[in-house]
Amino acid sequence: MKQIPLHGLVFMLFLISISCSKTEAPLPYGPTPSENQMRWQEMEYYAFIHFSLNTYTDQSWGFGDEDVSLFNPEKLDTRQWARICKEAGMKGIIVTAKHHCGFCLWPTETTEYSVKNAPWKDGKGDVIRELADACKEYGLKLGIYVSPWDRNNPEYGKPEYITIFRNQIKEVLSNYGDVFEIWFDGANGGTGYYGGANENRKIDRTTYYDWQPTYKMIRELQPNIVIWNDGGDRADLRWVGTEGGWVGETNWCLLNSTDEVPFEMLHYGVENGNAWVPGEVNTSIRPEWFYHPSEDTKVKTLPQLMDTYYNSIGRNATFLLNFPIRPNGLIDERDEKAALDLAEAVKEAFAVNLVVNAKAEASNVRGNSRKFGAANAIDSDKNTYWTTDDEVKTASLTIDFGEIKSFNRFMAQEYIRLGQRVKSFTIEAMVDGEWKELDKQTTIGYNRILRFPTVEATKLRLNITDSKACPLISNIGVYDAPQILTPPKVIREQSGNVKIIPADQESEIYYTLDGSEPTSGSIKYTSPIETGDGKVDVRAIAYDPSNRKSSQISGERFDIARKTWNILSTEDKKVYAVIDGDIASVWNQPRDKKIPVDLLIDMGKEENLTGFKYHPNQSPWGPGIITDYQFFVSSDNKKWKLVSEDEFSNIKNNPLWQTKNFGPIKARYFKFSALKNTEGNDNVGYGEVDVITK
Ligand code: FUL
Repeated sequence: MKQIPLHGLVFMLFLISISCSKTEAPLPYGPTPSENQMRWQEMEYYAFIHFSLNTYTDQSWGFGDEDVSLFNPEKLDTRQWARICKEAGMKGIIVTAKHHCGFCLWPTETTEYSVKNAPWKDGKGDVIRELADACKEYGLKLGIYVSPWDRNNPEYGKPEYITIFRNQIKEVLSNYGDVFEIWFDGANGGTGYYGGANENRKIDRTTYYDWQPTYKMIRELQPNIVIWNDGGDRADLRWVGTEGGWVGETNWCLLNSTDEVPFEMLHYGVENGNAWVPGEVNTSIRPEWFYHPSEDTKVKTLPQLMDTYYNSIGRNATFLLNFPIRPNGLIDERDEKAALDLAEAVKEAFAVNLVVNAKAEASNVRGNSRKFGAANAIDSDKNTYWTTDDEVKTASLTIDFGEIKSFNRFMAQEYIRLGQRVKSFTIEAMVDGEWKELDKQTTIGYNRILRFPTVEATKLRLNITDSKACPLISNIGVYDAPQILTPPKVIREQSGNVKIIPADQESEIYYTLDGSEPTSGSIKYTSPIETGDGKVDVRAIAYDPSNRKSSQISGERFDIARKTWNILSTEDKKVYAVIDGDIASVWNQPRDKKIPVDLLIDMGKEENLTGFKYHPNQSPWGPGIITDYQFFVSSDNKKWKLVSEDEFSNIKNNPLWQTKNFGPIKARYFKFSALKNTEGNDNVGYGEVDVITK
């Protein structure tokens, strides 16, 4: 090897050092995050706690006249909340210190409607104090929800209330240590108790709360706080326009600070907005925010929660996941399990970053300086980044793994301290010596994660195809996430065909039709299975061949096929949703029908019936769940015989399959008559209806 003379080496080092020192970092572009917003963004994932008098009344919104003596959580344990949140990987907890009903979880001086007048701890309790202590113990940050709307307070709607409201904020921000976020919900004005007035009070949400002095007071009391407000003046964070657990794929951290933005822009942000207002995805681990026993069976599944993870943290937002506290003061163990399963799945998905031992090369490096070189994008250091010369708006970064790697997730982060810049990008993989496009997307922001079917490739290329100014990429991750093996869904369509639907498209499905245990040696599912007209007992598993792991078994024992069935009680073709095999597709009787109301079915031929099954509509709003019924059968659709009359006990709390048996009887027609529902009105709905035959 040729030796470089010492003076040459010194000269080279000198050149490198001047090229480093001469190359300046890019100037900020457009609005940039404050330190508080940056600290908040890096928290990524934190909890919401909904707990109030609603917990005891099965309501979503209390009216404001609920009795304080209902509040008596005999096992309240905020350390249990904190432990679960910590184990779930969350960084903080935001609690409903006051919800719309006006009940305060701390002994406030501003109203009598608080814990100080509740039987819990003889009025000496303070939920916020206990939570603040538990957060401290578990290294979590505390956040506070104080509802601006107060359906209890007699002064609500008058100027006097604003002073009361400010004093409440002052109390919670002065007495419990550092608060990382304050949450002002937008629900505003309307009917309420209002100290006994029982009336409708409307307020002008743009002026009534006079937010600016309140914001000033908040920032003085808590200099490190971020303010979330979807009801009034623009604050530090924005609602993403839905509680469904997602933000737009295109997600700018910008909005216009003064102009009203069209509602749907909350999903996407405003590309050229003049203020940094990043999005927070808030959603509950169950359909509703407060605890309702009827939702014990509706805790979100791992695939649902995982989707929310990708659709929030994976789309440049934070993820605020709610736990409804049970009346006893604890998080339900089903909710705990769901949150911990999610944490485990996230850990597994992102366990190994394949870029760690790879090499990175860029089409352009700012001033050819190592300080801004491609390697900064794969060093897992959030403070370093790859960037280009100022005029460059399209650039690519190639990661060479040096060998074939399997992967199905891509993560990128912009160095947002200098502004969010990337407008569009693609990713490609080098498969069998050729570049193959894996995805084409718009914004990146603080964090973007893409999911795609597993590829085997030697290189990955990120192409920035448009950017507001030179792009700054601080981190890239490439992962091979294991499949989430939830048991597949098994349904038998009206035709009699059985469909098996995996939660993860990449998993294989194996099944049996005789009730025996399926394994990866059983029949592989490829398309709907013809199973004839008779009974069939289907068992299935999802299987990941790369890890040789199977899901738990799912199974259904189906009675006769419903191919020849006709529904005679309505002309509405949508009614066939009740016999399509899918409980998620539902049908409700027309609104003008009054109870009792019938579902009349012609089975097309005589069957020997021994019972029937009903699955209610599970939607949260007006499902029309039948509680009391009669079941009639007939051979000619003229003469009817009542074979079963009863109630579905506990169907409200447990809206699942209900089975009723009766002595064998031959019939071709049946009539399922709804006599009463859980809502006390005439609404009647169905998820599925089926029969049991001998
Ligand atoms: C909503 C409120 O009205 C709900 O009750 C809940 O607190 C949720 C987080 O915000 O808009």
